[in-house]
Amino acid sequence: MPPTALRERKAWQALQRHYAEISGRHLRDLFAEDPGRGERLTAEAAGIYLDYSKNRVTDETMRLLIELAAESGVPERRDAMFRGEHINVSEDRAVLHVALRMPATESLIVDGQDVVKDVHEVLGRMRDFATRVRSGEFKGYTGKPIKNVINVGIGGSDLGPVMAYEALKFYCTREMTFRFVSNVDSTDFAEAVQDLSPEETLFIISSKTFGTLETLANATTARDWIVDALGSRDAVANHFVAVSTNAERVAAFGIDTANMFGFWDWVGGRYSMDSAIGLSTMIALGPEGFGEMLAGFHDMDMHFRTAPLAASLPVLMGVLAVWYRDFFGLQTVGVMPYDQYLKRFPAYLQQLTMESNGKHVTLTGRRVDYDTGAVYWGEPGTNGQHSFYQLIHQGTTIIPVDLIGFARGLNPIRDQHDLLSSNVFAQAAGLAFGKTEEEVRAEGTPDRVVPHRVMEGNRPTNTLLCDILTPRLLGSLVALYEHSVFVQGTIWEIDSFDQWGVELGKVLAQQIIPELESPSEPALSHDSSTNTLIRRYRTLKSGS
Ligand code: G6Q
Repeated sequence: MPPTALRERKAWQALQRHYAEISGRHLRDLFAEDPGRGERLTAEAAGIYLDYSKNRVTDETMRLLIELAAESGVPERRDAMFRGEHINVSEDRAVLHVALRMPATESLIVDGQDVVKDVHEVLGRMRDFATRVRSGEFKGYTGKPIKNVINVGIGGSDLGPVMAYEALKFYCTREMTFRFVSNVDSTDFAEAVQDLSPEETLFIISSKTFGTLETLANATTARDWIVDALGSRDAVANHFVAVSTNAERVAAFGIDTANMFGFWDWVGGRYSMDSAIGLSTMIALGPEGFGEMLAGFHDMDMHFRTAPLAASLPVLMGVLAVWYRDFFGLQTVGVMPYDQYLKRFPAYLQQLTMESNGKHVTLTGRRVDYDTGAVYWGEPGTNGQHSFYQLIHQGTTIIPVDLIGFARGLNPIRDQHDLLSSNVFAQAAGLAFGKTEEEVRAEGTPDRVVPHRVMEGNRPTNTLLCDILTPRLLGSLVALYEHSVFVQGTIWEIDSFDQWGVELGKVLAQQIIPELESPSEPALSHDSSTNTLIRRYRTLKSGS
């Protein structure tokens, strides 16, 4: 833990003074005075080239931000994470998603147990199962091969699998259908199965705790759907597998633990897409592709572990996020992937970033006196450009944006990929440099329209430029954001690995369910708004 509170750290105080000096500087001037910055303020690792030159920083800013990371103990805490120390203090757990992608040749002993060996044992079982399902050897109850796989899970047990499936669809088998059911709204389930045959459908019930209401409700519905259609409870063995850390609950639900793939309490839900939670990904992609994805995660892990702070992509992105959140007071960050396959990536990142760093107390329980996690959001480019980019260009709030581009598309058709990519570069430049009044006038704009067409610019972006989207690249990209979240959380001295806000939601709803379901008028003891809403709901529901 860093010896001094954040505001008292030397680098923080230096940054405050520095902010006062440079916050008014325009990127136009910074580039004019220093034409080399576009080449210099860059870094590269694991197939990702990061251009951070279009941020509102100078070399001095970056020097101080890196000093802040060092003074905040980023290297020490990073090493503690890799050693398996219990850095998730509020849950007293190790944080070891990095072990999920360590090669089998490595070993990591935590509490007397080689966790890498455990990881590879499960990976081996997953590979075997995925191969049997893909080849048609694993059959449904009536002897038909499995054609459809439905992952049932929510939050960390859903967002990773669905994002990875969409992102890597190009590489996935087209012989099978993959769906993802998460919402307790029965529409989610109904729509997912409406055109599927139960005889050919496998459900993967993914739940770390196997106690999550939404997942258990959907799993029960799925079980009824199978048993009703196939006429026997015995069909469950052929149509259900579980991914969980809780064997007892899996067995109580009726899934044989021989059909369970385990993971461990040191894997947080939002850090679990590369654990057994990725079983649907492995079936879709094949074991080899899944292995490639793990290798990509590991590439970035190694970079994070070994690169000097000033050359580390996760550190650079992490400290820039702190710079905007705490010194500029900016509240949101946009992530815009210019690749249609990454359409669920922003949703995935929302959980990763906001559930991790949306915290208001330090590791020792003190209320923070600075801002923590920003709101993350985004959409694939170029669609966003035709809607909300207006506010990013000309609104009164500044939104730092990560633009993610690829040199090659997976489905080249005529020059469309260049059309797409030109927008990555054009947007980054347009946001940074804007359009001055003189430039607008020089275009012959009538006087009354001039102010409307002026773009102030000075809007920061990171450009992440990669070659082509592959399983390996996706792994590296996810790990980059995981570690950037870690860097921010370490500087803020918060526990990026617990989620008490999510836990609260789980408990609150439980209290209200019987009040909605009770046939007789329940005695309600909530606040007057909640009581009235529940009464109104009951009246509407009964149709009276
Ligand atoms: C993730 C969170 C949360 C969790 C879901 C599902 O980090 O803890 O999103 O993944 O609540 O939990 P289960 O996997 O236990 O069903």
